[in-house]
Amino acid sequence: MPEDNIDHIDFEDLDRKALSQPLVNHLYTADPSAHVFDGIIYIYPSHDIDAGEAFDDLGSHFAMEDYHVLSMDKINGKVTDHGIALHVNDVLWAEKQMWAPDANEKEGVYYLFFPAKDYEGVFRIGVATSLSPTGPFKAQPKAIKNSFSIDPAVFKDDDGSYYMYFGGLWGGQLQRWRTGTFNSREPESPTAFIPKENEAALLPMVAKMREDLLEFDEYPKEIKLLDEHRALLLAGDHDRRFFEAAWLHKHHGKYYFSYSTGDTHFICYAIGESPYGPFTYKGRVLNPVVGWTTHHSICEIEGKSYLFYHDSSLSKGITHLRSVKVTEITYLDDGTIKTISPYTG
Ligand code: FUB
Repeated sequence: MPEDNIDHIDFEDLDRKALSQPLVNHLYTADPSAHVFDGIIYIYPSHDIDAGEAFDDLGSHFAMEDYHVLSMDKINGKVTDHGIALHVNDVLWAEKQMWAPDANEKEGVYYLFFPAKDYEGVFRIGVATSLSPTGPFKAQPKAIKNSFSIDPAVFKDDDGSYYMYFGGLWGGQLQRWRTGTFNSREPESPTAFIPKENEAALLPMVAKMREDLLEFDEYPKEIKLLDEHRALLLAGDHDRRFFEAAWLHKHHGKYYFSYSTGDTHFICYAIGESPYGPFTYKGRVLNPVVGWTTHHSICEIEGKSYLFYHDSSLSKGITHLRSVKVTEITYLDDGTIKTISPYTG
């Protein structure tokens, strides 16, 4: 919820009811992408700062400049902040807004995937590499060819193929790419170029990664998100349609695509038989948290599944100053996920 709607919240009471507490409180972190490498849990979050930008619906107040990597030996263990892993000043092509990243590993090399605005104000996705999961990472001189929009999430399938999922509406600019090239026409309104309410919603994107994980192996494709009648979700279906924060994980051989619904603040998921989809909508993973955005990852750790997510409780509701948290996920026998309410504890 925007900052002008938080006056009624009793934050002490909210903290008492919260399912979990921030993993760190010496800095603000968001958009947590969690992975286990060599038995250690690594979290790749955004690093939120107050850069003094005013709140707007294009997300200009999310003016982040760098990334830190967090790690812990086990859930509820001590969390280590490994310091600056990559700074925007060290990325030749990027000017600002280091938004939600992800990471992955291949043959001893660690890859940090991140979106940022280039010097023309267009969001692109870049890659940086390191021989350590905690960095420092060295960025490639150019963004990934044919990359656009935000929120990369890179999934490794059982056959060793890697796929990047990405996209985000409004400030994430996905709606400006409907014709395949960037539409820079005015107005610079977050909802310009969004389909009408009774039209099919904009779809998230997927691209298989090249063997070296530095480029796409194919032009990005749309991922179909279907309702229970196998029809595409509509743009007016704000409670279920994709907005941002793509994540892909596998459970019992099925592919689970999860995402944020943005202006209705849910983390939802859909299930499919292939990394390319189609995915059929199944329900909600997480009910709304304090703060406008909601963004997550799902990671299996020692046989249990965990949801890494964020909220703005530590900053008392400041939407661009968020904190990452973790809680366990429960699957029901039919493979659906039990919806989590973040403040019922
Ligand atoms: O952190 C900046 C943006 O906010 C992310 O890229 C979105 O997913 C939302 O969490």
